[in-house]
Amino acid sequence: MSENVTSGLSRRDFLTAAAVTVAAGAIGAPSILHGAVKHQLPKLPFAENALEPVISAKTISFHYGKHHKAYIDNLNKLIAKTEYADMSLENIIKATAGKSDKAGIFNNAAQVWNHTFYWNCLSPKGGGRPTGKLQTALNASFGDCEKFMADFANAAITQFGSGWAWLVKDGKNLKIVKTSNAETPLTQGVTPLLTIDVWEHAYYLDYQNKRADYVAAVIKKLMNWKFAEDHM
Ligand code: MN3
Repeated sequence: MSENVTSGLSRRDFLTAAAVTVAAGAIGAPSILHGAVKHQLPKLPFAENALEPVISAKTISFHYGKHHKAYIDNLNKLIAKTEYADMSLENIIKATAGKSDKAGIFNNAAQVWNHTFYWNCLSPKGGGRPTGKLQTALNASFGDCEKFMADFANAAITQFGSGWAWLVKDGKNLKIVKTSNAETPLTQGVTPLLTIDVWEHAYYLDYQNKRADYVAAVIKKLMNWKFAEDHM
């Protein structure tokens, strides 16, 4: 089988995209132009209808075109003419995490990052079973891939209210973590490998209150195991 080149952005591409604003600031804009360098909505790694029937084009159009875009627009407004105006997205997240007076900036910046990451965790060619070194690592940390997939689904289903379920790399081990609202494992000293968005806006148009059905379908049919493996 040929190398899977349709699985969306590689880690390097993802990080490059995330660093674009920094590079632009470093090269072009003199520091007097605080706020002139804007964070931009990254291109989706698939067509809006490419995840059907698991996730509809309508859901993607709202989730990406309205929700994700709103986080970008809010972030740009909130950081204009502040100390965060020329920072990379990851540095803004780390600099504002846990600061109650910066919650608005943190929430929007983290949601921008979380959503860009989430899109890359989904692929129309995804699903099935993890392979290669990801499979080996999941076996080592969880016993086997079926146990991991069951635990990951359970974490996503049981996250109370809005939030995210994650597979992260913590040292040599892989772990499942849950985060609430905009919280992200980026601030926890671990490497995110996969995520599932369990805010209602991620599934309500297609699944209404049946979050478990959405989670099961995403893991079974869309999970971009290759993207996770590329991060390890
Ligand atoms: Mn979302």
